Amino acid sequence: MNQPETRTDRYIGKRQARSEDLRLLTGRGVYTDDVSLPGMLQVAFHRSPVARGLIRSIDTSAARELPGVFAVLTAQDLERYQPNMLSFFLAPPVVPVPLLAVDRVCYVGDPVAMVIAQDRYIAEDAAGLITVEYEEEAPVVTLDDARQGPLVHPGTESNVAAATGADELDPDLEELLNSAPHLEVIEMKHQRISQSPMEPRGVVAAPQGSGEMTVYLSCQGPQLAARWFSQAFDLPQTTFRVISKDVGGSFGLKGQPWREETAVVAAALILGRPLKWIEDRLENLTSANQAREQDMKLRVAFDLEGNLIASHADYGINNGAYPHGADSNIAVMMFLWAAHKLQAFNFSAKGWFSNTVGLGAYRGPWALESLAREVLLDRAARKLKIDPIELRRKTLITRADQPTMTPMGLALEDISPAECLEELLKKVDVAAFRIEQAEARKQGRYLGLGFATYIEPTAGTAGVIVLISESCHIRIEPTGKVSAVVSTHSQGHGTQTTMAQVIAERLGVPFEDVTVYEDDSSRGGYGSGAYGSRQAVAGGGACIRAADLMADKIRAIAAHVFEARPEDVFIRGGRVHILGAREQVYSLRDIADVAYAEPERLPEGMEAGLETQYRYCPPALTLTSAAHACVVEVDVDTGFVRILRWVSSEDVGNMINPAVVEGQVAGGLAQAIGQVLFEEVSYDARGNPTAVTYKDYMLPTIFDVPVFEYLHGASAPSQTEGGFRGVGEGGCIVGPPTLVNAIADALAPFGELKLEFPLTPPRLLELIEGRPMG
Ligand code: SMO
Repeated sequence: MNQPETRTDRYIGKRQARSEDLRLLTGRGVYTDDVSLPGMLQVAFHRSPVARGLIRSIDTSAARELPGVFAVLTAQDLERYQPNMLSFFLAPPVVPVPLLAVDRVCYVGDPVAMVIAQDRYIAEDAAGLITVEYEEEAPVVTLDDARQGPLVHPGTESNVAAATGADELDPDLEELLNSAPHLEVIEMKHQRISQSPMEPRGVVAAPQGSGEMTVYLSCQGPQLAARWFSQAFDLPQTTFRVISKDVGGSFGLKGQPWREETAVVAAALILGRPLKWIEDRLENLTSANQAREQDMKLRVAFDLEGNLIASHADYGINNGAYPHGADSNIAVMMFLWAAHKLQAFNFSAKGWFSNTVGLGAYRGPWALESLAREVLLDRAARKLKIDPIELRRKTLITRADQPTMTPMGLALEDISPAECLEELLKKVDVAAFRIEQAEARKQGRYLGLGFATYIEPTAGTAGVIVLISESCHIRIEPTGKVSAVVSTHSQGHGTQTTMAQVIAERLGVPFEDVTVYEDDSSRGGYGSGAYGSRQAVAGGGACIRAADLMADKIRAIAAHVFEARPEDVFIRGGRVHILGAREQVYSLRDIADVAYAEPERLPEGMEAGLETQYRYCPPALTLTSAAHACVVEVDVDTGFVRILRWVSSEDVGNMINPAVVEGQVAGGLAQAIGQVLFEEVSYDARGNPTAVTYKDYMLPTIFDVPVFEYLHGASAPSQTEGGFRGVGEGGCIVGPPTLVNAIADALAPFGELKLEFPLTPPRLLELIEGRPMG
């Protein structure tokens, strides 16, 4: 008898072509705007042109009279269905968040009224006919305004939205900082940016008559959105069936429904008609919650050999008027020095309210910590005349140093930024570059090489109740087909493919035979969806265990029914093989027939049917590590930055699909390039947004993004089921410091960069022209 090949279906680790691509690339995706229902009406919002002021009166009569207008609603009309808005953490927000402005507007774009009409044209026209009288007040726009200005939300004690860390300086820490042989201090300001998903926000709310509501929603996870609506309206979760078929990006923005989406649901409940609202780009750039806008003063004490002694960070974040979660960003502080050897660290962090759009999450919401740390390390290296790589070798915690506990109380077991850096250096010849750089400078060309490392907390639950365990429910249908309902959700990044790869391999069936559903909350399977770089780890773990349970069940049934030993039963190629003198082969349908229709033939005590479910909760933190390098040339006549090379070296554990992993790294890096060089949501002194189209809000294009090189040589399996690590946000975290360090290296002959972002040509020219070469 031949030794059986027990598993021929290898998919984990394979560059499997994405099963959703044909559909998406041929225009057959189903986004929220593709949903059209009988009797559906369209919504447009009338928004405040004033950043801060009292509403004296609202006149909607002209709008109501426009033919085709069905209703015009203001805050008063929605009172009956005023839900309890929930923050990102599914907790009550720090200040009440109204669906429509009640008697005060808090930012330009604040929704004041909603028009419901037979089409969007009429709705927009009618919204323009609404007149509102405001008593305008001086707005609180910047972080400085917030610290000194009047209250954004009268009735609160101050503009502080959230605070962590210690207000008072710790004398022992101050002593360490002040007596150190070298103290490096940087102040930096990260601009506000827009998440800019290709598909803006959108919702279709369809009441079902029976008191239920189907909500088509562009979101990060239909399960989580259903939970959010359920808690907000205090109705059972099954009341809300959230369907989210295809999503054109989110990056944190659509992590939870917000004012407009919820107002549409409330209005549909009141009117009993299906309503659609699709955010246009102007609304997206002015009224969708935004990201970053942080400032930081970071002080770090070194000895003369470049060892770290102590550090203090003072950090502020502009939360806007109605943030998704009032944020002082504790994660920034948790991860600032999590991978480094130092004795003492403390911080003070405050989030502030202002009369700007609220802050939301953005890919790597704590990313400022890596930017500040890595830029400061390079600056200190230049001053201490230590090679920046040597400085990192000295200060990073290596695999050999672990397990260890950081000063912030973080237990580390298997981070590897130092090992990723060594891997990177095999591909980046620093000595050769320095020669090339010196040669180029002689010709007036300014090349620079930058490095950065980071660790990223992925897949955590870590007490954040919004990030729950994820589930996978596999059914061998009575037809014999394999379907899986998974609580992951694709934003365009291929989880339908990667989860199917995991299930197909573990179950022993062809990839093509597995259909993955993650688009409809009514299919069941609570979970959080696309959050916190967690889906491969949490969702992948659930798929492994559910598939293993299914394989066990099939083997047990086959062995019992066909009178074989369980160890002689194998599933491969989607068929059940029973080894013996004469190999028998059965289909999954044969097993399903018995399991569903003849349960009396099943092993004693086994439940009828062929369904398994596993709910997997990954460890509190699964850390991903990486080191990146990039080479730039700065044109000193124009201030224009050209990226010549970019190499990433990431420890992402076991990869499910290297092509998807690389896509994630590339996407994050493209956004990093945008943050450093181009993007800025700006406001004038009266709180008017001044970048309201993609002519003024500049996204990177294909011409600004190089072809990246990817290394995974330092990867080690994580402690999770499957050994996966998350990779969704990393590029956005490590990309900015890598690029900034390369630019700083290129322009070092002119002095130190002023750390105000984006680093536009005029800003770079200020440095280049301000200080002649010396
Ligand atoms: S920025 Mo995200 O939704 O973890």
